[in-house]
Amino acid sequence: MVTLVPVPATLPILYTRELLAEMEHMFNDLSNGTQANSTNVVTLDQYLAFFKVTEPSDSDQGNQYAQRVTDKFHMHDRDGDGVVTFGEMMMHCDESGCE
Ligand SMILES: [Ca+2]
Repeated sequence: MVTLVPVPATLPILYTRELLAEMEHMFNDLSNGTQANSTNVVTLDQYLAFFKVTEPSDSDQGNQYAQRVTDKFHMHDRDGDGVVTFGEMMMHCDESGCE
């Protein structure tokens, strides 16, 4: 069992080796073998499916959710190649950008 301690919001998030490995495993499951430049990547469709976005939505709320998820994908896609690598996915992103 790994114990995580809360850190002040101003500090970068640190991951234990175990948590990082678990997140990479989840990423690779999501990627499902999709590769670009010999590395596993996640496409927008896979990302949307992960967040259970189905289009077209029959509600404004559903469409707003879909737009937020899509915007988040594009925030993670730092090099704009249309796919997200594990490294891009691990960046902390919000409305003000990624770090
Ligand atoms: Ca990318």
